[in-house]
Amino acid sequence: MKKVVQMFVTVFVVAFLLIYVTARFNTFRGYSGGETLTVYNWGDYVDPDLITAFEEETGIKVIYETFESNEAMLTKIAHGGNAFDVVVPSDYAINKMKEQGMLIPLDHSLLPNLQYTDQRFLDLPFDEGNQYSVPYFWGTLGIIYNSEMLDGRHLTSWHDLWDESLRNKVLLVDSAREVIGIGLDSLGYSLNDTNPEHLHQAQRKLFDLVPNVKAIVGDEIKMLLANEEAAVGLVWSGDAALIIDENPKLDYIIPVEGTNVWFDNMVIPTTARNIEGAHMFINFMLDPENAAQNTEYVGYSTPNRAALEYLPEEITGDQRFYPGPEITDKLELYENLGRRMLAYYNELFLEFKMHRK
Ligand code: N2P
Repeated sequence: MKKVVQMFVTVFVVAFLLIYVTARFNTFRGYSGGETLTVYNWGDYVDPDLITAFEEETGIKVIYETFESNEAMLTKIAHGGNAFDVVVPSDYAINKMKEQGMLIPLDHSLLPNLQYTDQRFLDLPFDEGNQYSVPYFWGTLGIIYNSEMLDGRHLTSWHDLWDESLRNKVLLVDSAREVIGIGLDSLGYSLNDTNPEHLHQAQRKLFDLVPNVKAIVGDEIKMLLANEEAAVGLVWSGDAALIIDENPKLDYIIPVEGTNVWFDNMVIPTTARNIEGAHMFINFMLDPENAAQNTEYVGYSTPNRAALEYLPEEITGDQRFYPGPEITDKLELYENLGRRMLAYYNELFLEFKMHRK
């Protein structure tokens, strides 16, 4: 009898130890159940149900982190310490990361769903041949406004933002190239201007805008505009689409002077620990049904040609958010202006923010 009890105790202790050691080992790897994948994306830029579906389908646990501008993302990655597997930067930031050797080439044989992407969004100048990146969402930068809160006025140009009637009514996104960009665009300069004199003129022009600026904000810009806490906003097209869905009194315009057209693509940085999982995640997002679901959730425009068939005409037929090439060809893509020039844009933007205080 004693022997039997002893045996039970031994089995119990060994089993307990085994469970304990495995648990410790897994915690050490960052997850108590297996493989992980760390994704770094813009805020409000994925349907969380898709993350869950990916986890269920693959058994890979996703660790998800967000940023609010390319500059914030680049700074965080440059400081190291984060082993991101998939990141979603915009065009010029992708070019910069590629030049600095921060990206690994994609294995297209692991991305069969890339075939569903519209040709129009492939092989763009910032990453020829899509060696390092594949399309996620695209859009423009423009003005959203609530005409009722402006006594029935309609806005058409960047220039309108300076109008006295807009005193303390304008929200800006907290992003250097966008804000400096409206200064440049309103003066007729390129969004890629590197002439210090022009850039200073743009900054001075922005100083004049200060009385009209109510706040410089992040993703809460959607809530503030939908709730009519501000009448006007400098926003990315997809955010505008979501806001208008919430509050149809608002409208979105591409200003007459022109603006930025941008492309956010998925990349795998050299810090990646799960390269195979990263390709699986990217391919999952390129699946037409998943891309359609994601599009409905985040409000941005999909570059996935096959996904359009799953979306209502009300979304895909809206010229404000799906402008054709005849419009986008006239807009400007941000170029990678090089480390020093980008730092200079940041500095001018910071000075503008200080000027408001
Ligand atoms: C999502 C913002 C997406 C961005 N909140 C523009 N590239």
